[in-house]
Amino acid sequence: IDVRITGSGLFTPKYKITNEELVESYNAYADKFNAENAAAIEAGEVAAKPHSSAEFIAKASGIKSRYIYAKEGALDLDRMRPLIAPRSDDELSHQAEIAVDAAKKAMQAAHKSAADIDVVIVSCAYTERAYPAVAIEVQAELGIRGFAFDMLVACSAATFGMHRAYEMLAAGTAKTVLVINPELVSPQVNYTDRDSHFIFGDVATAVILEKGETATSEHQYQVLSTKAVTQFSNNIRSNFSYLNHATDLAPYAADMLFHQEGRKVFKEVCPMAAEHIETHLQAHSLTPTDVTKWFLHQANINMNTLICKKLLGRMAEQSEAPIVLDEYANTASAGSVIAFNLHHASMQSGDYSILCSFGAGYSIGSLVLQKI
Ligand code: CO8
Repeated sequence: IDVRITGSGLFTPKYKITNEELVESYNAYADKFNAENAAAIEAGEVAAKPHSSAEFIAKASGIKSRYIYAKEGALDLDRMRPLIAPRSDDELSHQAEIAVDAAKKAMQAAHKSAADIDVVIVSCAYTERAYPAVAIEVQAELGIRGFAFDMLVACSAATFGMHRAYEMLAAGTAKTVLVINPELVSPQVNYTDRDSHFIFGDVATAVILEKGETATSEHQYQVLSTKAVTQFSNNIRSNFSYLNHATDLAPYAADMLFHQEGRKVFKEVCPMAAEHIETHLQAHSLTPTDVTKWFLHQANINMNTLICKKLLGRMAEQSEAPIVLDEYANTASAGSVIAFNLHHASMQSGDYSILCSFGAGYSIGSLVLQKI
């Protein structure tokens, strides 16, 4: 089976929020909250909001800034969430817009036109509506025939989407598949929670997968195999749901937004991910030292450092296991694809790499790649 990734695309929003800006806004919000709730805090009925710190964020996560699709509102003390203008049914939706941008770049890199593509998968942590699928809207906007569908797998949406593309190509039911990850996650961030307000950024990534026989692009990566595992955990969760209309639960309540037990996630996911990667490589009689590039999920720099250390027995260089977290923050499923997009070109023919996601679900997904 000769299935290859032959192009990738990256959409980066034009707005950026540094740790300093984020912390300044959060701390002012916390002071205002504490002043307004002084009596209740004094009576022990409400917990005071502690200050956040830019130094803590950089040290605990490796994040220094994040991009945001709509900056207005997110830092406004009376709002603390992005302000995104609703669009009519006739307009291209927000998520489709960023998906189309990344898709066009991937198509260009892979030398593909709309006529070459027959499947579009939009795979990400959230879609902005249930139907019609965002993928079908993107398909129409790009003028692609065939079929399209959405899928949600949180942190592993990008890798799991590529897995489905690989299977369709291997089975002969598709000739060229476009997999897009429009991670418009800022509306689900709780900017009033110091434990998580810094974690996420918006982005969109896309890749083209096709059979070797049709591939013509400059950089091609054969997918040697795919591997996935999931294990249920409530340690990363959002309860936002279409059921909210019926359950009468407040749509902005903290548990409707992203929340996690970060320490537990760290402890449980690192060994799972390291073991998963090692087993996947073993299936090809490869060891971690045979891998030239590690395109790893970007949730926390200390997680990536630990996983690389477990596998390599030493610290990985930035050139081996590129980190994009400092600039992009955690972008849900897109992090490993951003790392791939920005750092694949220096690989030589015959070099091996692994692209791997790990996180919410829990879910882990990997692809072993070899440069043609
Ligand atoms: N400023 C200052 N102090 C802080 C802050 C802050 N902003 N935040 C926490 N602290 C405090 C804590 O309250 C704590 O204080 P105390 O000791 O008094 O209780 C102290 O600092 C230490 O806190 P932690 O133990 O929580 O700190 P950690 O070193 O564990 O760092 C992290 C916290 C960064 C969250 C870390 O645990 C982590 O990254 N863990 C891994 C989490 C992870 O990978 N999560 C996956 C995310 S899910 C995903 O990738 C996709 C989900 C789908 C998309 C959702 C989009 C919205």
